[in-house]
Formats: sequence, C-alpha cells, structure tokens
Amino acid sequence: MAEVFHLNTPLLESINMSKRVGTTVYLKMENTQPSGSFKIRGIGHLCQQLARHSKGVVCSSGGNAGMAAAYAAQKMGVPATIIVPSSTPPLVVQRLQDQGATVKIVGKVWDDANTEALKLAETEGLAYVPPFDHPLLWKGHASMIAEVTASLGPSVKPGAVVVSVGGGGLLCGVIQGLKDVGWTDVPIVAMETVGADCFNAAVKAGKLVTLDDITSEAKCLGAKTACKQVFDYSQSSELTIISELVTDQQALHAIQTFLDEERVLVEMACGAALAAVYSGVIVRLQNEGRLPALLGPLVVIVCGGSTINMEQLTYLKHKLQS
Ligand code: PLV
Repeated sequence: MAEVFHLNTPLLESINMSKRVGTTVYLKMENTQPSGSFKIRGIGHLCQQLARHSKGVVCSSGGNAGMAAAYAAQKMGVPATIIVPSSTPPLVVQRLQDQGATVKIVGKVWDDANTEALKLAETEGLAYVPPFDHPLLWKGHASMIAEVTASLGPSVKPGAVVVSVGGGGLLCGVIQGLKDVGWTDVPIVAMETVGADCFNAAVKAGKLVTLDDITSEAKCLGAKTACKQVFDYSQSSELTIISELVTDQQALHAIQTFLDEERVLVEMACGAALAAVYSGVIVRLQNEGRLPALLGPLVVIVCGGSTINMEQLTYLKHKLQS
C-alpha cells in the first residue's frame, strides 16, 4: 500500500466553546498535521496518485497548499516549486524553503500565481498540484470525516459541521466525507471573510462569480472564484450548506480567543471558522431557525495554517484593530 502522508488528528472537546453555543463543541485539530493544515490530506493523496514518478511538482498557493505539496514532494524525493502571490507573508516563504521547496513570488493574488504555475507545468513538464479544485483532493480531505465518525463513536452524530471556504476544496472534501458515512442530512456552516467571499457571492448570485480583488487579510481564503463542484453542491436540494461571512476583525478576535482559551495559534483562514462560534453566528442561525434550537454536537474543522506567528499576529492587530 502506498504511504499515507497525513496523520489521524485528535477530536477535542472544547469546554469554553461548548459553553458559548450550548451544545458540545468538538474541534477537529487539523492544525496538528505535518505541513500545518488539512491540505496534506488531499494533496498527499493527489501526489501519491499523480506525482510519484514525475520530475517534480509545481503548486500555486496562498501558503498552505504549498506547504503540503513541498512536504509530500520531499517525502517522495521529487523537487517542488511553489508559486505564491506577493500577499504571502515572508514567514511562509521561509517555511516553504525550509521544507526544501523552490519558491517564486508571482502576482498580487493566488489567481495570478496559479496562471504562472499552469504555465510552468506545461513548459517544464512538472506535475501540477492544484490547491482546491480536483476530485483527488476532495477524496483525500474526506478522510477527516471518517475519523470524526470513528472518534465520536456509533451513537453520536454531529448537529452541524463548520468549515472555512477558500476555493471550496475543503468543503467539497467534507461533503464527500459526509456522503461516505451517510451523513448528508448534517448541515454545514461554510465560513468566509468579507473580501475573500467568492462562495458567498456565488450562492447569492446563483452562479459562479469572480471577485474583482481579495481585500481580506485571510489571504489563504483568497481565491477569486470558487470551484464549480462546490457551487454545484450549494445548489443541491440533498444538502444544507449555510454560507456565512465574518469580518477580518471577527476572524482576528477568533484567533486571539482561541489562543487564549485553547492555547493554539492558527491563521486568519481558520479564524473564519472559529468566529462562527466566537462571534455568535451559530447561535444567530439557531435563533433564525436555520439550525435546530436543540442542536447536536458541533464539529468545527480547525483547518490550521502556517501563515501566522507572533510577529504576524502583532501586524494583524495593528492593521485591523487600530
Ligand atoms: N488555502 C489555499 C488556497 O489559498 C492555499 O493555497 O493554501 N484554511 C486554510 C488554512 C487554508 O490554507 C485554506 C486554503 C482554506 C482553509 C480553504 O480551503 P479551500 O481553498 O479548499 O476552500 C488561496
């Protein structure tokens, strides 16, 4: 059997979050993955299938997909080139280089970096690793739901699952996982920040929308267009996907509260999901009748992320709270 690059992650009960929501909150700690986020599940799986015998991989990324691609490539003994936009903090460039990758900074947002990655794949004959739009990624991400099922045990079913949405790969994977275990009736709360809200814009418009720019500091949610599969899921009558937005200030408040209460530092992209609890989104949805008043256990996917350290947190505090 091919080597698996991701780990089984803990599902932790959060007492502080449970108090806020009034139901048990479980945290799926994807921040503990090698490479620092859930991305290694999908990208590890895709690389196993498509890149093992390649002369190298090229990945366009806001940071975390790149970290996962660099990690998988190093394990497979192939070179990795990661293309990031200029909005990616220097600390991530350093972390990518430390993981053995060649890093190129191209364009302002992820979409620009992706154009370059596709070009390089073509001209250099490298295996292209997309960060969110591929069925193999979704299949890899789906493993996290199988683990949640195993951790909760046979008699417990989530009341809802909370995820962050960038291009929609994580959400597609979670849906795939819910389908695999027969939990398609579990509502999903899909969180984005204002200014990195391509999925919410698509849901509102009833069609895929390309944003003019990414203005949120949650740069790893910063794809200008969601993938088609995630939009198609949003239109499906079999699924309940509730698309919600928080501000950058709310995402930042969430990562600070999470650090204080759970002693874990995650990036803004993950803060969007945490803010569903800390900013009262879940309770509001219950009050609006969009989630049941008597809600079963809430599973929050703590997607993690490497684009954060104390210096970056201080920078964000100055930028967003002054
Ligand atoms: N980040 C991608 C896309 O960036 C990347 O290149 O790393 N949480 C974290 C920590 C993430 O890094 C990402 C995606 C997401 C959530 C959202 O996942 P998605 O894109 O699959 O919806 C532009």
